[in-house]
Amino acid sequence: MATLFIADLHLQTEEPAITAGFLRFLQGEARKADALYILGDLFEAWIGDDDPNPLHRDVAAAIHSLVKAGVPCYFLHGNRDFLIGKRFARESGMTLLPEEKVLDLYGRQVLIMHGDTLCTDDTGYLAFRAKVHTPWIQTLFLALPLFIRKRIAAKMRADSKAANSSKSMTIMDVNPQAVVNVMEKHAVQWLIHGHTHRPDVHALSANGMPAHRVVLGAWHREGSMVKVTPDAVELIAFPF
Ligand SMILES: [Mn+2]
Repeated sequence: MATLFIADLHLQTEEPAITAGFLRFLQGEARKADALYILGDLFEAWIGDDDPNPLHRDVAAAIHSLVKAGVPCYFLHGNRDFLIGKRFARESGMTLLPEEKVLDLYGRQVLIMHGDTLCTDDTGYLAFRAKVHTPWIQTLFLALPLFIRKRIAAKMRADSKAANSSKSMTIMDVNPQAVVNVMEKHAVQWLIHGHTHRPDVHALSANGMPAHRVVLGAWHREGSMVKVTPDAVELIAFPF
């Protein structure tokens, strides 16, 4: 019995080795799992479910085949692929989750989220996030022709890269008080998230008790997953 968590694969046509590693993971380790949770930034960018990019079709088919083999797959949005919608969810067989979700894993209450909302010191990013999460702005964007959406997304990525290069490492990490606040809001002692690309297991105190924050690694040169079993919560790095 094991439930698996992954995040920050940043799949893109330009990185075929990571895609191949993910497809192998879906064929192998994931097949034995009770469920697979993808905690955001599965894709490097997403400009709409109607994007005909063949990579999206391949990934949808591979996830769907896992789901058809009896392993349910859940997805919550990252800051890169927050526009993944119902159509892609249907195509891939994934169930879309809200941005914060508490799971009962073999009796252990675990909060899952992408992690970007924990970086509250990055006020520039949070203002940007509020804008792009506004429903009418999303509706307007998705109604634009694909080539215009591509141009806007490329411009936004370049702007974000430029802004991030001048931000300190501390600003781009989670805020410790934001972590405690969200764990107390949901009354949990376990939190699993990604986004910061700083894989680690942190001990802290929340709700007046010992608590744990498990951070998934990004898939660059190796894969990263969290495996939750009835006995343990493990952060595992593995070759593609
Ligand atoms: Mn992210």
